[in-house]
Amino acid sequence: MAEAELSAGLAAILAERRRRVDGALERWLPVQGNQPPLVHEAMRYSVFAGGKRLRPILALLACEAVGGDPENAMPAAAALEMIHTYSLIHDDLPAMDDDDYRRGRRTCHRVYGEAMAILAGDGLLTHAFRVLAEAESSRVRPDDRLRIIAEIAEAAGSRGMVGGQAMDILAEGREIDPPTLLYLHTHKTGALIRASVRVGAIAGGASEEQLEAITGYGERVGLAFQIVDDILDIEGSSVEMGKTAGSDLRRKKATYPAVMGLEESRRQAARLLAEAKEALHPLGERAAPLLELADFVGCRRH
Ligand code: GRG
Repeated sequence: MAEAELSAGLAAILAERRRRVDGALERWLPVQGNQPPLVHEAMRYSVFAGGKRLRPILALLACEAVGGDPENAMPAAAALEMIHTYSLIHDDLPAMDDDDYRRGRRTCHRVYGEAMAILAGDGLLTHAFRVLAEAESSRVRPDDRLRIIAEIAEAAGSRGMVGGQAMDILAEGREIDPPTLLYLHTHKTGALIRASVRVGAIAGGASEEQLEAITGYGERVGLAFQIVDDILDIEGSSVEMGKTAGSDLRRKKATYPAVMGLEESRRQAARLLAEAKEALHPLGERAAPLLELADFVGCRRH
């Protein structure tokens, strides 16, 4: 399915959830005038530079798929986007990928300088946990709120995204085996996507069976998302992606196409997305938007 063929129904759902997520981010991020103004401006610059809001939307849809009120998942959704944006700001720094463009704009450090970009990332990561702990998430039971905080911390930390990023940097320019590649992708990108659907489901009061189904979906979508990203780095255009295409090749990154070839990478992404959809079966009709979102991940151009 080409991105242009995204059904009108899903397009409307994505646009509506995105608006609500942006509203929550607007409310919960420190305002630009707060001292010190430059770091808050840099945080907002990167958060509102665009972005699909995939992780927060996954959290809201997972909450709905288990029969919950999506507003209960909104603090987690906003926190996930803050953490994701921090990871992009730091990933673009000269010490990491050294990129000039992100989300179609100059990267944070190119506009605000390296020190301010590091601090903007730190500020977003820390503020995410403030949002999670705040009273507005009190409609979720206290034990579930603690579980959500622990899930997000684990997924973002050294046993999740940070660990995957570290492995990614260590693997640059080296030959790696498929299990190491799998570790790298499931941690660098997969962990936060898996956590997104899990915390959404927990906020929605999921049963253990529902949580298991959602987890099976999130793990597969998370890995497929990164494989598609690897393919887009070869086949996509910088304009469509809003970042520099071909940078994985230039930096000799460990990617699926580099290790498995393009065709096998496409096959694996398609298989994972089919399995992701299968995993949703126990959730019935309410999971329909998540089903279609899996197709969107497979055919995205940015
Ligand atoms: C610096 C701790 C630290 C981690 C960085 C996620 C990550 C780890 C780096 C990003 C590198 C990258 C481009 C990975 C490819 C997959 C990915 C996360 C793409 C960006 O996510 P999208 O497509 O971006 O959801 P938008 O802009 O739509 O939010």
